[in-house]
Amino acid sequence: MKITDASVVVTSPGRNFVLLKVTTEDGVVGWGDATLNGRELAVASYLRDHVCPLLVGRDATRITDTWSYLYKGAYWRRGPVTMTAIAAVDVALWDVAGKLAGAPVHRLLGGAARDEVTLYGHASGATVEEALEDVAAHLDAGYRAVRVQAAVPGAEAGSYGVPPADGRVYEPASGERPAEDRWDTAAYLDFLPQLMAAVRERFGYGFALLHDAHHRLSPIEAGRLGASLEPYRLFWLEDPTPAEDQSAFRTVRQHTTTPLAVGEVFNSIWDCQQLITERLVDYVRTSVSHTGGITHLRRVFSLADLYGVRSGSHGASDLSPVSFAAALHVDLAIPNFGIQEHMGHRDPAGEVFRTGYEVADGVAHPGDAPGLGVDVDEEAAARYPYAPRYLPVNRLRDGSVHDW
Ligand code: EZ4
Ligand code: CO
Repeated sequence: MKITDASVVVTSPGRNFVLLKVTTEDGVVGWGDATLNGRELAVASYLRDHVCPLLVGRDATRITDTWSYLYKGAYWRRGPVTMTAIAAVDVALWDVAGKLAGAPVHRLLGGAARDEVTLYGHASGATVEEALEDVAAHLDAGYRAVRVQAAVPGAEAGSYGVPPADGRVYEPASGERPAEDRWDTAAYLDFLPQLMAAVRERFGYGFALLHDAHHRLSPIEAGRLGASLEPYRLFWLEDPTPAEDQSAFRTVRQHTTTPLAVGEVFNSIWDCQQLITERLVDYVRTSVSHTGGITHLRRVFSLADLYGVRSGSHGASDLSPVSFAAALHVDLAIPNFGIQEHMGHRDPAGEVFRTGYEVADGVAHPGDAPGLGVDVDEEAAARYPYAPRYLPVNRLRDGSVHDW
């Protein structure tokens, strides 16, 4: 089953997405997600200029061989741009494989290992009270797991994960240059236990409570934070320290029993080998679209399973519905699934993506349509041209650039 065409679609229905379309000689179409937030066009070029020409003429059913051909064959390995491009190819080929077999991708991965995929939603607010109202809204909507973020009080202290005034979802701002945030670690470390205490006091302990520190702490600060949060029994503390320093997690671990999660910026199994084999984290949160696709993500989660580490799939809205569907198929099929992040996509994304997955009452199912179950309307996509958007840059009060 030869690939006869491979092309890239760049579209911005509310936010930027890069998609790969693979077509076979029989007219079967597979879609992959190549979106790398804030660096979209680099992946589009990597695919258009260096990968698409290599795909034409290859056998679409040889997924592992194509993965190795692109990974080993480029000589230059790993890195977010390369691995996002390989992921797009891989996911598109799994989509084709499902369509050829007339089966949903999760069936090709071994079938459903659970009935449904548990999601966690994002609650946040500019004040503690606003955040509590948002937690209430999530619990009312049926979520059994909620990530809670709130603005750190204090003059210039910035925050991660608190939406702009005009909407509920945190989005990067449009423009040629990133916005700049301010950050005060001391104020955050004092504030966060108060926020979590307020959540447990108002809503009790009958749901999973999560928080994302977004790589902003030193190992010893993260250890102190984890210890101070122990009374509130978090499901996890996400990204406590900059993710590239694996041994830093030893220090965090020595100081707290709060479960740890990390991985949304990882792009290969080598980024979490030590974390997994030394059991330094409880959840590995790599995403299907930034970690080499379904083929490589399965390898990561299989290694994690050997060491009792569970999955925690990244599901931010900068991962397109194609990625979200792919993640749900993996989530449903692997033995060591932990939890799936759910931010959803706002219109006009619904004009571009026709999705077959079901999301309701805090759980999801990828559906049983052949392949991934997501179609892309290319005419609608063309109505929303790319515009630059960037995540903010983060600075401390003295002006030093800090981790975001
Ligand atoms: O900031 O996906 O847990 N979710 C997150 C995300 C990330 C974005 C970066 O592109 O931390 O919102
Ligand atoms: Co995160």
